[in-house]
Amino acid sequence: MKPTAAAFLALSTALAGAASAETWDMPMAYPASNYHTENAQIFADAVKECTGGELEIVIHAGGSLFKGDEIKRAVQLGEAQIGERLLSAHANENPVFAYDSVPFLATSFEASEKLRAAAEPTLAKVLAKQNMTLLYSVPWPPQGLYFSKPVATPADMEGVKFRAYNSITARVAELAGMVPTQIEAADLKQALATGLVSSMISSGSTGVDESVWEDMTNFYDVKAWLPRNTVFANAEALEGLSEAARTCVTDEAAKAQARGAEKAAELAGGFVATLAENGMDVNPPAEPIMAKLGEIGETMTAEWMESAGEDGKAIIDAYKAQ
Ligand code: PCA
Repeated sequence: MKPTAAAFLALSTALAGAASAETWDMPMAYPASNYHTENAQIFADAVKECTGGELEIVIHAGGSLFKGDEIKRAVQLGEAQIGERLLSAHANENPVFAYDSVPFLATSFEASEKLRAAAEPTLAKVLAKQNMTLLYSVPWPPQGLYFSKPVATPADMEGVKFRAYNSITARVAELAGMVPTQIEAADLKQALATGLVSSMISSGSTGVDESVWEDMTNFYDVKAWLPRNTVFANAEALEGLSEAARTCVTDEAAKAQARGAEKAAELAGGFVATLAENGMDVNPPAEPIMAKLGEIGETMTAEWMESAGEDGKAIIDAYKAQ
């Protein structure tokens, strides 16, 4: 078999094409069926299409490539080129990362979007210093309290073992007299099943993802805040793309941000209804609980403002000015 010159040419063109095509790994912490992950898959498909195949983003859901708490560092070091993370879980490193989890600061989807816009320049700056480029973020539905018993007064919360997802939720628990342990959503079911924890603050979305009605009985729709999952790229990886491909990524990121927020708002009520359909008691929080949480919120807002300094002030000022 003697290959013809034309065949050689076709082969080398194909190889050149393949060489310029790039694959990015995108670790994510939440399940493939979660709307954040589905939204990112739409983003990845759109990027592939818009770059004419120059860039393929491969999603690794559920902490399968890097666990939730490893994702940020992996992207910073270039071990993954892009990733999604609940950035507020890194508030110990920089309080700015928890701008979205200040209790009762922004409690609706509309307010959450305003807060996101207000925080964007500061968050982008903080990420850029760590070699990462902010691409987009999407809210979780409002956060409510889950328990494995009815909770009517602050005394009912005392000593309860609480699953935290960041230092803010741990602090809420601590101020309410509960005992927090930080646990990734991917490990939540096991922690509940083994009795390591029996309560948490989270959205209906995570409650449904993890079918928490198997271990908890009560959901109180506190609407304490709407935390966000944030998608960011390794700065060098992004700069290494052609200008056209980079534009595709940023354009599609903006679309993903708007689409994700819409989806979250559309799904929020259904998640809570699903909790009830599966036997959970879904109620507004009792007045004494809300009063206690209000107090806790004030303490924590002051603490956050103090620790976040100038950057925190810039975010709050921009938010209030809208
Ligand atoms: N779900 C995520 C973060 C906030 C939320 O609603 C979790 O519980 O891990």
